[in-house]
Amino acid sequence: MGVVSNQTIVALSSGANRAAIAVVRVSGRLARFAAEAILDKPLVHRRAQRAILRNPATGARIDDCIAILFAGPHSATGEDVLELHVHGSAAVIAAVLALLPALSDEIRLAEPGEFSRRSLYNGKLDLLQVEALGELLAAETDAQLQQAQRQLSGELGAVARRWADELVQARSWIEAELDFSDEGDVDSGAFGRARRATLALRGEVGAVLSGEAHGRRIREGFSVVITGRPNAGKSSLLNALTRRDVAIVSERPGTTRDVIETSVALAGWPVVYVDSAGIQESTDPIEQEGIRRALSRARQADVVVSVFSHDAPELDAADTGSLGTVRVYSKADLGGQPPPGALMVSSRTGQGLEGLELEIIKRLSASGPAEASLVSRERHRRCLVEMRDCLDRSLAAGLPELAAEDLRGASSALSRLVGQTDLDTVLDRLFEGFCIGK
Ligand SMILES: Nc1nc2c(ncn2[C@@H]2O[C@H](COP(=O)(O)OP(=O)(O)OP(=O)(O)O)[C@@H](O)[C@H]2O)c(=O)[nH]1
Ligand SMILES: [Mg+2]
Repeated sequence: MGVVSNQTIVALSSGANRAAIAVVRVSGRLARFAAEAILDKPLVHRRAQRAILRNPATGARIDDCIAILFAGPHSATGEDVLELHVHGSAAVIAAVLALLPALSDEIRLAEPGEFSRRSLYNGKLDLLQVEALGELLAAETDAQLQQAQRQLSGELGAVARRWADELVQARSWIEAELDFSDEGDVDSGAFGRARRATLALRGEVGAVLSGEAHGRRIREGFSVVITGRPNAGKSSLLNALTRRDVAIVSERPGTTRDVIETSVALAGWPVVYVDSAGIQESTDPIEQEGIRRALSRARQADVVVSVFSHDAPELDAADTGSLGTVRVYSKADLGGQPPPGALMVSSRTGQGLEGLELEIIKRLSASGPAEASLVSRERHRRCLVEMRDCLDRSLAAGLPELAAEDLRGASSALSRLVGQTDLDTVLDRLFEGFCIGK
């Protein structure tokens, strides 16, 4: 679905579970007509009004609701928008969603993300903000909420617009020098000025990019991988840390083969705990595959929790997470002497669990600035890396023509970032993940 149609769209914008109130939104040319057709009184722009909602064909009363009309362009989508706050019963919602499209061929149910798509085309939000909206709705922890809010504020879009201006300016300096250089009267400092501007821009792009890994971890969750020998107590630890019975525990070594992931919020940080097969020499092909997966997850870990116990020695060549490794001597309730630097933990009694969580949090906090990152998607990273590389090439270029050409490359990477190029492709992919009514 590339273009915005001029049909009027309808969707349930609140959650689908049973609730006291449900919100149905209508956006488009016929929103006002729809309001007049089904409500018993005319609506005033932006005023919440109580009204009786009826099926105009049969006169049957459907609900007593609160209705608000937002006349375009002063609405979320930029079009006329009707919001109906009805009782959240399945029957009322079904009746309203059937009633509205029946009013006209020009009214239909919305597709996922279609409201946001209209906001974007009508200049209410830019692409980066629409992405941030997706993040806000998916946010489960405070860190994710803060990051989504920062991105939703449009800060990156504003920075990108300034960068775009600066790129144009730098290019025009170079081009001026190129065009008039034979005439002898040009400001011969223009090329140098362009290079200084490029250098400053390069620094700014680098700074935003350096926050990207942190931003992406906040969006996707930090991976904390529990690793160790068979029977070390890894699955018991996963269950204890997540306070859920997610992994099978048994006294038989080699119990876990698959990779088990569980997401939790740890002091506001989104964390994905990963449990997997114990590492040992094995001839069983299924166990070998489990071990291969375990090692591969440990290599990508943000934090590795290396577990060992009195009856399962420490892995000597454990992978270290990008944010470090926490060594855990498990089954502490059975006694034993841990080597220095290891935390004593018992999944059975809960001893040491809090200390372990604190150690993990300490490493997560070291990952990046407490403040939310401006970028958090692979798409952002790719555009910014391309822009940075173009700027680097421009700075290294001996000839002004080449320097200008690379600045053009930087501009086009930037315009992809903010959605001035390839917008429809990006949107189609983005909205696959959106729910209807957004
Ligand atoms: N007393 C005591 N026993 C524990 C503790 N943690 C685990 N165990 C026992 O140790 C055995 C192995 O525990 P698991 O959690 O299955 O160990 P694992 O590391 O996941 O083992 P594999 O999946 O085979 O690699 C089980 O019999 C557990 O009951 C603990 O804190 N205290
Ligand atoms: Mg296990």
